[in-house]
Amino acid sequence: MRHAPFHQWVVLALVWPSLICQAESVTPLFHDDYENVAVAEAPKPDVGSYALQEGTVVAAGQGVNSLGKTHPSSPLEGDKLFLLDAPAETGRRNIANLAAPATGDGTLRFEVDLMLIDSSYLQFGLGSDDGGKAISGQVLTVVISLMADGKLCVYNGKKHTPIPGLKHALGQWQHYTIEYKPGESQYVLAAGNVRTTLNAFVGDMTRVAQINRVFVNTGGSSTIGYSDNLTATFTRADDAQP
Ligand SMILES: [Ca+2]
Repeated sequence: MRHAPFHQWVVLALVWPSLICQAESVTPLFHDDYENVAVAEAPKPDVGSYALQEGTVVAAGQGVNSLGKTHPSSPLEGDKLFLLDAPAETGRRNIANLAAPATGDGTLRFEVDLMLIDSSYLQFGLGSDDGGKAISGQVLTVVISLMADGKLCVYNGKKHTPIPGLKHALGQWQHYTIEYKPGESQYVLAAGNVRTTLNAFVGDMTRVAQINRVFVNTGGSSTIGYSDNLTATFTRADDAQP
């Protein structure tokens, strides 16, 4: 068997990734960095819309939450954050409709920066019209929780189960990503630079054929936290090869 000369492999290695990139299309389905409204106003996403919206935008590094602590600085650029502050027996929920459902011909990627300050837990995740659990009339299907003890858990609608290897620190920003190809029984969760594969959905679901929404949520009363830079994209293999 005759092997290709080394320089041909080098050329292939350089060209191949660019061919793969050209064969994908990325569609924005949701985006809100809270920068396009004034402080104390309700957030308004650039892409997508809120189906349920509670709470307002705050100034990074200025003003205080209900504990009297100054709001943190931004995780990236920008000077506004969303405050998830539920000191009373009410939740704070921001559940958003994607601009279009994400279906099985590509991969949904949901990213968000989150910080839990105190108490109870902060949640984020995905929702599908195919099933899950209705929260305030919106069906949630994948729910990840930041717990007060620094654990990350998956919530099935009844109980929290710790996710091995993933954690967060109170009072510190961390970037989270969920990647899911609708129709599959697994998704990939990243917390910072640690990634893991999960198959836990809410209720009896083992997979869904579409994703319709993303959310951030206080999972119980007395939770104080912040979110920023919510982004959902859909990456589809592009069949239209030149
Ligand atoms: Ca921001």
